[in-house]
Amino acid sequence: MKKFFILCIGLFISQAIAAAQTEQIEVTNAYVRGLPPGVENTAAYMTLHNTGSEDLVLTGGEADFAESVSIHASENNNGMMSMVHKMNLTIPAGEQVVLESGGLHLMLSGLKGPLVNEEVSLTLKFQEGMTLTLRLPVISVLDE
Ligand SMILES: [Cu+2]
Repeated sequence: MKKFFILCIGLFISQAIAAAQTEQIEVTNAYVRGLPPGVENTAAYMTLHNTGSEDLVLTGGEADFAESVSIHASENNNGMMSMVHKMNLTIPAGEQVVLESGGLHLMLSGLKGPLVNEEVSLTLKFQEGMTLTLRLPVISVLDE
């Protein structure tokens, strides 16, 4: 399996930003699927490891390159794939939740431009009021 480095953007404290960056979630194998220009939606995949002793609830995210970031689950109903929007996703204390192609993913809708071989910032939001900003590589669908 390919391994990717994630650069967590450091904690930039600003009085204007109330949300605290969480260090309780460790992110690995994270990337955004790069699709041909003109495609308006794509997805982000990653493994979320809750290293803390309390559950955390992911409620979605934010990215300046997309209109919305939402949690989706792919479902296979008798061979028909469909996606279901989830309002939240619990990352149980001490456990890992895998977001992967064909399963859970972060749906990035309304892309504002093509994402080709670059790095993008994505902020995860948790119900507990915490956020986690990540730098994710864009991996072309052809290289997956
Ligand atoms: Cu989706």
